[in-house]
Amino acid sequence: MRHRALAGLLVGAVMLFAACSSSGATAVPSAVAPSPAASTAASTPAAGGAACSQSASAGQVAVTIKDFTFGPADIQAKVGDVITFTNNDSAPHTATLDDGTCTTGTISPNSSDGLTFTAAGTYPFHCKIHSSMKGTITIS
Ligand SMILES: [Cu+2]
Repeated sequence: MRHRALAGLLVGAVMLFAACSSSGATAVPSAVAPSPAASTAASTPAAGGAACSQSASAGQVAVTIKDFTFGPADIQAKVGDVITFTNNDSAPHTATLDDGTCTTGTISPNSSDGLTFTAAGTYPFHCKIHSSMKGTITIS
């Protein structure tokens, strides 16, 4: 019994060592690949569409929509910031990611809505109602 347990430990240790030492050089067989989900999540933030969500709470980054233009159109924010879009036009607008993963609600004149991101990246967006309204959100 005691020897069996020891042998099991040894095998486990060897397998761990093998997995560690080979992970950088060659492809590890999928059965022992260490948490592939973690690496894909880091390199492709938009995968699964969960990088962004709508948020109505008070934002750290303010964007004004006026004369059918996002101001600024080039938006810089950090992970976790709420980007609040305030509509100063007489027409309704949205801020919708080009990849369709998330959108504000329809923002009526003199109201606002926001987006918040969980991953760094560059996210082109537009207004769903007026396709000529475009911008880019850069999350660091
Ligand atoms: Cu619009």
